[in-house]
Amino acid sequence: MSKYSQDVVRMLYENQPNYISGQFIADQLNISRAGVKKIIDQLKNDGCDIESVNHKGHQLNALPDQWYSGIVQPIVKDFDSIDQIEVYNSVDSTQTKAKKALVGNKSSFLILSDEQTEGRGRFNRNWSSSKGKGLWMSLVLRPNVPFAMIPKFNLFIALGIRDAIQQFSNDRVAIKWPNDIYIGKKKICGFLTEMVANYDAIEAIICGIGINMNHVEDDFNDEIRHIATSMRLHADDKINRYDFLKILLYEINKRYKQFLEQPFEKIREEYIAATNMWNRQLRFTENGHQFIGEAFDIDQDGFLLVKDDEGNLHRLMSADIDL
Ligand code: BT5
Repeated sequence: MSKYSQDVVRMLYENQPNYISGQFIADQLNISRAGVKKIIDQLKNDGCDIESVNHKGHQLNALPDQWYSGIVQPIVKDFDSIDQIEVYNSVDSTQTKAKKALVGNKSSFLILSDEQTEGRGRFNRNWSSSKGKGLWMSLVLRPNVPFAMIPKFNLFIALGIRDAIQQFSNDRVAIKWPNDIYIGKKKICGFLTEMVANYDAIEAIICGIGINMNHVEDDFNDEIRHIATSMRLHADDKINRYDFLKILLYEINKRYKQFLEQPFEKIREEYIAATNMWNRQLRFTENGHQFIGEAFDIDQDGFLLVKDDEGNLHRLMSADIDL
């Protein structure tokens, strides 16, 4: 890819739905018209839907199916919680990349990749991240808060992610406390929050979010087909990843600001209403210990209150739960 490809994509994106002449692009980037044509041909080859018309120029007909930093950059510009972006075709894990990238700087940033070869969930479990099908991202934030506030962050972010997916779904999207998003009995998104902290404060929160977007049933491997779903499977059409990213960042940004300023109590009822765990028997695993029980509330600190089948009460901060 030419070093000017992202600039060309950005100019096409920012000029949508108008045509932009090859000469104009060439002048802006200080390269030849032949150079512009070569880049445009390459972008078309990569699957970008660009229409070129003699004497008019080039037009981006539709947003592409892969990540281009030239389009992500203008989208992210609207969010003051994010200073920088990194966009990849393939990485081992955006979470691993983020952890390496945060050392030695103080910035907040977003890492996106079309594919992860070693995506991971909690406790190093595998997170399946097939190429071009989902949103695989890590967000590094720098809140100036004590580390006891981390569990609260998850609760606020869960609502943001749920609200974003709901805007694209014909079916109800629900939170499975503490960090999964479900449609019906299937998981559409998993997220995890890790942190780097010194003795009294958080240096960075690294929030890894995986959302199945355009998978059809056959895109899921045998291990997860029976437990996973995607946005595409609950919408009328394919989801445009840039349209969704814009909404997702808006909702996350809104909840992040709320997290910084308000107690969980403020969103408690909204959170409870968005959760899918009530009035059913669930299997809990907490620190290696298993029990069956029924969740009956979330308290003002975001702990899940559960009554097990022997009548004992549990106040959980985190747990693995089978629906
Ligand atoms: C999670 O873990 O649900 C958190 C997943 C976070 C993934 C993001 S993607 C971007 C960033 N970079 C990373 O490397 N990770 C983050 P957990 O609750 O442990 O769930 C993992 C379990 O979900 C697996 O054991 C599978 O059963 C199931 N699973 C794996 N891939 C899935 C998928 N694509 N859709 C639905 N379920 C999946």
